Amino acid sequence: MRSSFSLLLQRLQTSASFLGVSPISSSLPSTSHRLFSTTIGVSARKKMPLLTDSERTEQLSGLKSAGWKLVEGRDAIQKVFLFKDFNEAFGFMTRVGLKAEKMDHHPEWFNVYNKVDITLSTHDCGGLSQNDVKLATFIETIAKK
Ligand code: HBI
Repeated sequence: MRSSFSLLLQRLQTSASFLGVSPISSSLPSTSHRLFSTTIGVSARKKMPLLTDSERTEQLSGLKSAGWKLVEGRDAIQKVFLFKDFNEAFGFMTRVGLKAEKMDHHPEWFNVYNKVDITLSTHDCGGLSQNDVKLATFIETIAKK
């Protein structure tokens, strides 16, 4: 008697081959969540893990001292930056934006004239990850310049 999971897997593989995707070769670890890759070879994007409690204690304390706040009701950090004028604010945003593109990790931000309000969180994992710590640390280094 085959388990219902193996019957489901067989049906998924049948319909997947019909749809033009092929099961991952048996050489990959046989874990249940790695069922298919598409024929164009798009691999599953590595999911960023949420910060652990110890990472939060160690790595967020420095950012909190620099003025980053935990966002009420979200696993995110936020800080408002003020500059001399719009020109300086936009130059700051340009540098952060280029870094965000390079990291493939983007801020949620709002700008009015010389004020830039930045919130960081990782959508892929629904909360704070190392990418947010890395980007916030970068932001701190260029905000001081
Ligand atoms: N930026 N803050 C943030 N969080 C994400 O999960 C994220 C991102 N920028 C691009 C991105 N993910 C892409 O890699 C896709 O996952 C959307």
